[in-house]
Amino acid sequence: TSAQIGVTGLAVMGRNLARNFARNGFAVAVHNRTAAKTRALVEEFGHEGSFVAAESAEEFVAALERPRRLVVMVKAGEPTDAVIREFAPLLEPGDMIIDGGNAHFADTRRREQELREQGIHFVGTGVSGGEEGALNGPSIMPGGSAESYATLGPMLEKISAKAADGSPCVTHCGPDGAGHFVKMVHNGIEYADMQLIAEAYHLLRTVAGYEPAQIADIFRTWNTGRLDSYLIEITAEVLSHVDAATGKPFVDVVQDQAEQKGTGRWTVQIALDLGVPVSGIAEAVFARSLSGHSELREASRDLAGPKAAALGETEAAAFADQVEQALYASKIVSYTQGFHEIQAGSDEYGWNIDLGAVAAIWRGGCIIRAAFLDRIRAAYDARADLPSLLSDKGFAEEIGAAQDDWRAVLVAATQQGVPTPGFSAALAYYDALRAERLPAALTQGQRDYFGAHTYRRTDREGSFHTLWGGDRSEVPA
Ligand code: NBP
Repeated sequence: TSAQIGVTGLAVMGRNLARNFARNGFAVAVHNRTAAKTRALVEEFGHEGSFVAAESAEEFVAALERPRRLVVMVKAGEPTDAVIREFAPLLEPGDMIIDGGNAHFADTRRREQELREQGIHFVGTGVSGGEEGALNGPSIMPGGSAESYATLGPMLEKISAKAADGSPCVTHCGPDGAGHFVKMVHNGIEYADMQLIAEAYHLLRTVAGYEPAQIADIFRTWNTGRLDSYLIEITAEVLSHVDAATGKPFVDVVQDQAEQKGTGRWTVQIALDLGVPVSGIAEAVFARSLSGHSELREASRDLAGPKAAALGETEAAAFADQVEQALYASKIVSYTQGFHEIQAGSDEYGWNIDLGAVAAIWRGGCIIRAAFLDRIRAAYDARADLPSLLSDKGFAEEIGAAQDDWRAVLVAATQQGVPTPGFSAALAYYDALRAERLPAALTQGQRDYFGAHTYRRTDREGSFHTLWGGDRSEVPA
């Protein structure tokens, strides 16, 4: 038997990805460190397609047609290196190892380089959509060599999600770590989207006084408009869910401490290194971390807050419309920041990432899939070197039309003491970009005063220093 593709690592993601390949007519070799999982997969789903169960690494490699395509779906980090150490000696030049786990792009760059010396293509590949996506069509973000994509691409196109216009949600992002970098920023944007939605919910609950079921209906309405997205859709589902044990809204019985696995944090860490302001994503990561500090929150419960007055029915409905504007405007900012980071990563590592193509493959399959992404793609299609999404005429007009309501929502949030770090950071970013002059001039003055760090002038070329401790005359630096 010869399989066209192999999958090793048969936990939820690997198992479903293997089934997806099989359902699309590919013969799939399957392997897992613990062989019981391999047998269970074939027993349960063998009828779905052509599977070759391999107990050992040697058997697995022998089952693959050449050049071999070996998908690794194990826990990211050391397990991935362990699997590479196990398989690489069994492979030959031209073979491909496709890492579909959530690897850090720097690890992917290292692995790609090491394997390249052996003539093996290492294809770091972002896969989004969770277990359901892996089975029915994920959004796929492969990096690695163009040569590997030539034969791998068509297979990935088959198993990927399809956007509304039928196009497959997969594109060759760029060499080495480009795919995992794009996946990392996808997750960062996902964090920001979720935080903004959470803030909208919090405001509707606290300021407008709506119950979770009513808020679910509001989200359902929003989901028929420009906010149409998977995350808004599932938010309505979660909000309308009632806990069977207590009869209370599900959101009221879940502990309010958000967890995270790390890709959002990476997005912010890398943004700091690249000097890209991703304040919305950073606030989303910090909001999760703050929620988890129960001792800190417990110790702060008696701090003074404003006296809140609930809105009347008509005012509440009007406020809900304003929150929709604030959410949409803040979302535009999150994507602006995320795409800026992809551009910066692409420049730094010479990946030549096509931002429009990235927006296009996020239209289906992944967690942030949304009608909105079609607009982003169109913006980059119209102008590939767009300095920022906010410089697209359409987005600029929309955010301009939303800004009065956006500000009004933040006034209400501030007056009523509702934390809105995502909305606030987004508006601060917008206002900072718009500003004719920023107080950074003062910062430069301070830096020059205490550290002789020098400054540039608005009216002349060159760097200067003022003799702050002397006669305060200016000297060229
Ligand atoms: P897990 O991340 O839970 O990993 C479990 C798999 O890793 C099992 O097959 C396990 O084999 C294998 N494994 C481990 Br742990 N250590 C190993 C080692 N030293 N050598 C060989 N195999 C080893 O699985 P998952 O949730 O299916 O996720 C797989 C990858 O996909 C991860 O990188 C994850 O971050 C990524 N991802 C997950 C999702 C999601 O929604 N879950 C979405 C997108 C991406 P065993 O059976 O023998 O223990």
